[in-house]
Amino acid sequence: MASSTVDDTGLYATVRVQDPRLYEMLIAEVDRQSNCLEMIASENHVSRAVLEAVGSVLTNKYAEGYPSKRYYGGCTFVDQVEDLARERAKQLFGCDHVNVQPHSGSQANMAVYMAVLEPGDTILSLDLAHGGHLSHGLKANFSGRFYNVVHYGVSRQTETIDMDDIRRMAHEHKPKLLVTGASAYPRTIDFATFGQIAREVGAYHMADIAHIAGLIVAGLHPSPIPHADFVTTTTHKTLRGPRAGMIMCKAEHAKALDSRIFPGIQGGPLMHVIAGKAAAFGEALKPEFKVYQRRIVENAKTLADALIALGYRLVSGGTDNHLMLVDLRQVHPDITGKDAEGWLEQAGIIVNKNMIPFDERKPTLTSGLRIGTPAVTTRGLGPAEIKTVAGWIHEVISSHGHEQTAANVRSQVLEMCGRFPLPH
Ligand code: DSN
Repeated sequence: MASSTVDDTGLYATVRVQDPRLYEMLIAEVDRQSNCLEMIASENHVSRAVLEAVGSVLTNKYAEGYPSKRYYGGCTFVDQVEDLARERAKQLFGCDHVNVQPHSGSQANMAVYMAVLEPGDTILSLDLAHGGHLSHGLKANFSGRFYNVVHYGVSRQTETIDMDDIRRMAHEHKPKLLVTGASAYPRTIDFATFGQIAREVGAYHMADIAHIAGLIVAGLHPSPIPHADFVTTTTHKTLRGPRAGMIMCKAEHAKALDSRIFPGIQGGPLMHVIAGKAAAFGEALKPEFKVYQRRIVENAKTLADALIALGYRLVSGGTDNHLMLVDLRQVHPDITGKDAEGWLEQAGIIVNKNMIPFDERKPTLTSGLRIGTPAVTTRGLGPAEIKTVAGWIHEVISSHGHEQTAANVRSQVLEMCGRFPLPH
């Protein structure tokens, strides 16, 4: 992969002088992001405003507590920043209460668990192998170690979530918390029915919307806000903010939730990252953000249709959102997700291997690829370019990692990246 060691725009100029070794690494990553097509469904390219906020002097400030109730002096301006982020988040999602301090999505989820559960209580959630998330109860994760986790999966026939099955499991296992949301699920999630089922069995309902938060803001996916006690999200995927988390909840849970984030599991909030959230939420409130989200979905559908036309089988037959799961076995029974991920990287197309439901291969190999369109849509690719990219994906995978094929595609990817520069 091409990599420059010097940047002539003055980017990171101080690091360049003071720490040339680190500078080379930073510039190589700038170069990689600029010259590759980023199709990992959970990644995006933030605006320069978000980058500046995250790189601001707010990183110097301790602010344990909440606005106007801090344990440190000198918090006047960080209080304003946190209030701004909270105000904008409430406006975006229409929630009663928001906590913008979680450092990550996992910590957002942990705080909710600690707000309503005792160790050993039962959680009902989507299996990671069927599109769930580590923090929804994987055995090796804190969530699987501290709680009694029962997983639902997708139906073998439709590869979608079967609400009758969820209802049956909820009545059988009587969870204290029903967790909804996913990190690799290409279809619309029926939060209203999940909320109804939670009420039937007296469970709390937590919706983790990390992947689809931007789509929800734009009205392209139903919002869980009216149907869930807690809604957690990361802020860096379709929402296109800094790498971090956030929790929204009904007013009655606000006090318990805030005290679980601080002092429960975190100390000082990352005020520079909260400033980045405020900047990103300001951008998401603008009409252009809805247009951007529509383009993400349009690009995902275009990519899904193009891959299907090339013979690929997509889990559940397609996508309703920003991502798809490609089952490689149909066209290439001998090729693993790991092979395909590596070969595509050589060609400058970045995706991740992913289990498909009922996968017989292990998670380090997999039979699938997860592909998403949020980042390439940010740089401006539209349906015409996406169809070309589908052809390149097929060409590279079908060549079984043939070096010259990857190099040919790589040069075309470079040319396309040149025509669609990053926003910073
Ligand atoms: N690891 C993230 C993803 O790629 O979906 C979820 O946290």
